[in-house]
Amino acid sequence: MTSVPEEVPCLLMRGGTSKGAYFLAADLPAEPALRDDLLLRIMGSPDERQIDGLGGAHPLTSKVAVVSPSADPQADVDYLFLQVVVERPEVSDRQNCGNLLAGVGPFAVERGLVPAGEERTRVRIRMVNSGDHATASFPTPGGRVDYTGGARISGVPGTAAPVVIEFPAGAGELLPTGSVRDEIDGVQVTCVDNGMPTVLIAADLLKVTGYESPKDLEEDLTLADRLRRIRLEAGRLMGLGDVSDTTVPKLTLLAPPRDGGAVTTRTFIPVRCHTSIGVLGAASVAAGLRIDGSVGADLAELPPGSDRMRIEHPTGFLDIESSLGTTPEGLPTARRTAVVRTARKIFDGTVFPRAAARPQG
Ligand code: NQM
Repeated sequence: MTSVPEEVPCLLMRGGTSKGAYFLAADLPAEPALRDDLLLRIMGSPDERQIDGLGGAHPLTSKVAVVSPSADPQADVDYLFLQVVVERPEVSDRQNCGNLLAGVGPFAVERGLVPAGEERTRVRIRMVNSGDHATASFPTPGGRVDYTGGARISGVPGTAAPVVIEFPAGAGELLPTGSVRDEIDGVQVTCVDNGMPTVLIAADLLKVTGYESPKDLEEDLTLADRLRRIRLEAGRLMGLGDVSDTTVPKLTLLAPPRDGGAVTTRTFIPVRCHTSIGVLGAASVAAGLRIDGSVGADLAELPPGSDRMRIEHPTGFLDIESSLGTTPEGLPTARRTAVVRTARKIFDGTVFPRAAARPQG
């Protein structure tokens, strides 16, 4: 599309523990600057309440998925994730989102991009932000997406149909700094990227327990300042450049498990503290904990002989399967990662963007 539409078909969905607006790429302007301006007006940014748009005034509910048929023979659809910043007039494609990913397969079926199977449908997805691939499979009895079912994920009330997401072997580096540990601002960290650049830090080294609520952690201004400094330096070491205005890397504080899981986490995304944990964030934590000598490997309790681990977070836990291999150079690499999420179609209709600002004068 070359013009800017005044109304846009939109499906509002919960994907995992996030919520976002899903669009067909063909319904949005192809030019990124025009598209982003339109999305800001649709979501109601910049405004800390997003009162004039669809956004929910939190990074986890100010998200957009743009989906199109894929030209990649290994994928059915392309999924571009866009984070619409709540308080600033900014839309970022620099991170991926494994939670909204849970809604991409169902959306592709709803919009006729992928034919539904009689019982289940498997959709192969190219994640445009990272170039990585994922597959999602979910129930489609009688050729229609069934969102109801018995799967429960922490952070979402009730139960819904399971969406099984699998990530094949990662092509990239698990350790973007080239080291298992780095020292930043006097603290040992492990920088790991299994789909989401993440900095692992033992909570007690930052003078917190790692069991605090997100609200209490967000109110700790000394902690915020320390995390900001560590993140800026970690971003440079990870080859991400100046990350002062980007949403990656994320920071995950680790503490020993309390509820039978492998580890307790509190994740900063990167300023607000996640109320649970991102899917790819969890994939990165899980990979990091499996690397010998990493920050976290010493405090985690991994079930022996199993690919599965339970990552505890502020509203419960996320179960994730992952296994690592080694590259010919002997570096750790991700073999397979899999997770169960749920998704829900909330609203299908037409969204009317706030009017564009009139030129002054
Ligand atoms: O890590 C939040 C979320 C996410 C990202 C964030 C995500 C992921 O929970 O895959 O899903 O880290 O900004 O939606």
